[in-house]
Amino acid sequence: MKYKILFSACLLSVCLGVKAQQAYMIDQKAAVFYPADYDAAAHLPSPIFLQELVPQGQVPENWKIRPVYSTENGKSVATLTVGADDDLYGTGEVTGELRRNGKEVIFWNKDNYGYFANEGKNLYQSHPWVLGLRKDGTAYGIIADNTWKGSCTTNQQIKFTFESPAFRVIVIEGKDSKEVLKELGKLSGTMELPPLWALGFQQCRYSYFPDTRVKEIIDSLRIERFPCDAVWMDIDYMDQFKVFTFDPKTFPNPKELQDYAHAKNMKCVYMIDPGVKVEDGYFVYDQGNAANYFVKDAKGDNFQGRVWPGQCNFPDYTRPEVRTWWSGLTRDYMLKGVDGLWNDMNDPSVFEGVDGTMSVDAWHMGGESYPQASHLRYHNLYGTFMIQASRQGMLWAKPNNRPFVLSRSNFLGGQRYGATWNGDNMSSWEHLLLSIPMTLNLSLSGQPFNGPDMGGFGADTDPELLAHWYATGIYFPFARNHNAKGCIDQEPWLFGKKVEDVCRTAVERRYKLMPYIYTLFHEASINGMPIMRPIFMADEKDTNLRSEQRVYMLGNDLMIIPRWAKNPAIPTGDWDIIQFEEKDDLYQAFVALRPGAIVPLTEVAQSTSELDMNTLTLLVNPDENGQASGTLYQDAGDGFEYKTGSYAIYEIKASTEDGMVKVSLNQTEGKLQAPQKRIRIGIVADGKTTYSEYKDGMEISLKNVKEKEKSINTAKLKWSAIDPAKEPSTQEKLRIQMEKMQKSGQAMEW
Ligand code: MIG
Repeated sequence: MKYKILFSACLLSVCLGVKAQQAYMIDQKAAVFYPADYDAAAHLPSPIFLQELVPQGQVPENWKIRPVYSTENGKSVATLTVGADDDLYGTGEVTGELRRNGKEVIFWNKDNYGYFANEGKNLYQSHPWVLGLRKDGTAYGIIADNTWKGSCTTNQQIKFTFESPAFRVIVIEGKDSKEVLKELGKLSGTMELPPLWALGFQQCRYSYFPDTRVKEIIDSLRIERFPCDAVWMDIDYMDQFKVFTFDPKTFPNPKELQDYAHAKNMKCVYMIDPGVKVEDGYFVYDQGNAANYFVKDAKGDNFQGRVWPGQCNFPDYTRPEVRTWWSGLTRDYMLKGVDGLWNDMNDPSVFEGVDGTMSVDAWHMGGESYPQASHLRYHNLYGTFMIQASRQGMLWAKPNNRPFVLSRSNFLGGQRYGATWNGDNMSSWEHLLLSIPMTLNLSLSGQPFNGPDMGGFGADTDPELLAHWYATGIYFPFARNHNAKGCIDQEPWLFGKKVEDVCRTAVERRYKLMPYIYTLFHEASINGMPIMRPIFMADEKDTNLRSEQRVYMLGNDLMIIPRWAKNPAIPTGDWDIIQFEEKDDLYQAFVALRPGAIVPLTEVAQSTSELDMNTLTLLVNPDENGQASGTLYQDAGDGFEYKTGSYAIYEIKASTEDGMVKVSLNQTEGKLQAPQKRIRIGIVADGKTTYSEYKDGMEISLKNVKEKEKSINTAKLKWSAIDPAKEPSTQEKLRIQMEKMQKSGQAMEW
């Protein structure tokens, strides 16, 4: 540890000495460019990278993309000229199109209800990162290594502007976007493998309380046979919104509630916000105040602002000792049987604050290698530092469990600490449609584990919207139904049999796909590849796919085509739609299997802990040579033994001989001696799935199915009659909701 600090201090001084504009390679595929007046003290250490960048030689003469540095009205600017017909993506959690050409993004994390403020140009997270794709399929990535307040416009000139001293820019080059994303993962780190239960369905509401209501929801989920892994407790479980407390009246015995949930294979996730109520005698406040742990205002007093509990102070998470304190609080709290944490409001949100947050001149003390500095520099890192502390506390409490933290706010590189949801969306068709490019672009910005509130948060949902939301969004990396206060209840069984069945079928599909989904999460944790991917990644040379933002991919092998996404652009080749159910309900998305792919499925269960991962259906779509392949990753689903070899990776291979498809599983990696498998084949052809019987063992055969169609004919598919463009706009939904609240005399609470 000491050496590490010494080492980075040396590097810091080396960089401080940099005067003339300099550039060097930091890896085979990436170069860093320093402005002549680079101010290392204002930017280092970089929270984005796993370690400080080390020079690895000269940047070749023919390196294509380089920043030009300038200043504008006292702001530091870096401009990079790219190809006129390149397609741009990434830029983090954003509203708008998948293709980011001609957009502006603001890097200033913001509590942005309904994405209404600033035309949605800044939301809860910041990712100063652009991914570019050239027409020939080659790709590049650009990082502005800067945490300060800034913005980016994405035209042929990609222009980063920051209210900071001059900053360095990193450019990655790759043969395709996958290579660039892997390089981003290598430099900025990858998501730690989450516990399997976090991949299951999540049921949430603002708020389920008292505890009897929580039990009711758990019971309903089980009685209605809605597979689910966790229930979520929003702020109302607390005693007057004071963090790390439980309301003695409504949650008198959290341990007992947790035991109740666990007995039904359900986890409990609780919300913890950063704001600490200013109140003598409240232990969190007393400790923080006595130790002087809070963020200061410009005068040197504790910065104070109103959030849910009333007047609050805010922990200065830039300080290692404050993070340690917070980790300790988290540890004690976790020991009450809490399974996961939900860190909200860490943008940070301050109700009457300038722009809804702390003043830019609020002061953070830093520590270790982080210098003290203003909020202007650390604002975008507030959430990231907070969830670092949360994560550590969870590990202290339960060293044998993988921590799961869901954070609203974060920054480029923050995938190392937590997952995310996309904040306060609305129950509108617009936002259902929007959630696809938003989740995709965040996935293309280093954060694979994310997804929106299913059914929509603000405003009342409606039966059709809810059914389509489940049918469309159940394949997102993070899948949680969540709903705002003052809105009608949003549990699917309240909307009649049809909607209930559609939603259940969708959730059941997710659980069936879990062996494949878990394998994708493992891949993401190893090499940074997104779990949910834009369809252009199916064929990076096919420029017809570059703007398609309704269809998406789950991993490399599945294409998801929502029922309402008429006439989509899809890749060429003999993709085949998987038949999951006997009867088509006309809502479920079309899920197509790539030619030459094998995807492992299991039988549905009510929670991931009940899944039998050794009973497998191997869905095969043989290519023109009758061959196919796939991968399966397995481990205990929680804990860290996989890190010392207790896992298994299987290569799945199919070949065809004399009209018989033979599929075999072969363990190629890991020491885990998994129990014997029961396997069957499902041959996917022309929209039908033909199954073999189950059989014990690692090898199985089935007669091949002759195909007529050589590709998916989208004109022939049975589309839903719904036309999203004709549905009420988000603004309209907001207006209706406000009217409703006014009539009932309720305040809009968000
Ligand atoms: O100011 O905790 O985005 O998911 O339900 C609103 C209440 C605070 C915002 C979160 C939302 C959560 C709500 N929170």
